[in-house]
Amino acid sequence: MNRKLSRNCHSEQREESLSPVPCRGNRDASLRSARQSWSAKRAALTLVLTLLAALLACTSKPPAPTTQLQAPATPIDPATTASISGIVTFTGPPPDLRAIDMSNDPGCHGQNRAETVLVNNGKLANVFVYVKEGLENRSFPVPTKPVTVEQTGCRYFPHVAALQTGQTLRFLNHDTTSHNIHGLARSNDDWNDFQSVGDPPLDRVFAKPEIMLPIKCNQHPWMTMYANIVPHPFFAVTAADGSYSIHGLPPGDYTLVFVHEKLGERTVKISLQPRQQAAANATFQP
Ligand SMILES: [Cu+2]
Repeated sequence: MNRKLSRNCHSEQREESLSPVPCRGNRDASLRSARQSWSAKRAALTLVLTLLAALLACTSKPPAPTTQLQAPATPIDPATTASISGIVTFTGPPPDLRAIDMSNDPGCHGQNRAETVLVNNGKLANVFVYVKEGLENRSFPVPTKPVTVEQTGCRYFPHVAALQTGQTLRFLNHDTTSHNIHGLARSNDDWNDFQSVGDPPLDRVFAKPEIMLPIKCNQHPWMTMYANIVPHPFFAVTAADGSYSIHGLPPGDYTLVFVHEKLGERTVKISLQPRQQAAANATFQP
């Protein structure tokens, strides 16, 4: 009998590694001990799983947006918005706009002149005017309509483009020659796109703000333009008569900056009251 029990015990002992079955007379105590041990293991396992779940919850969060593109737009009360408008003046003799020799490419038709400093009756065109400070806590919807750049007569038009981050800058080739649109971006990615005759539009989207981003053409060294990208819609480019206007600004304190591709920057601090139509002018010298 004892031998039989002993055999059974040995048999159970051999299986202990697979199943925690006690062998001796203190079987109940062993069972309690095993249950306590299992409870402790289960608690530890639960703790580990909880920590793992917390870790996964942290690591599986969507990446933080690198731009304001995904942020919901901040409501602006249209009944209180203000505007800024003005004139940009150039003092001194207007620079001579040299004619550009395009004879090396018969596909470049018409006349073309340098347009670095465009002055008309003392007023300066192609100045980018934008709100640099005062909108940091707001976000704005991205326009779905692209800003279009036409390549006609081997010239970019407009010479100074302006758009929002996330908006499309679309290049069209109307010429009977190829262009190679080369953006020399500093904050955004550089690019170099070949666009042949009759090719479809080429689109670029900019994730980051960048002021006076130069865009060249590798085929035609005189072709230059600038793109200005800001994270809000409060900007303008001065027209041929030096005028600009910016509408729809919420009341507040702002830093307005005028930027010219060659002549530098001018800064104006401005405080807008509800529905105010403010004026802000700037003057550039040679
Ligand atoms: Cu070109």
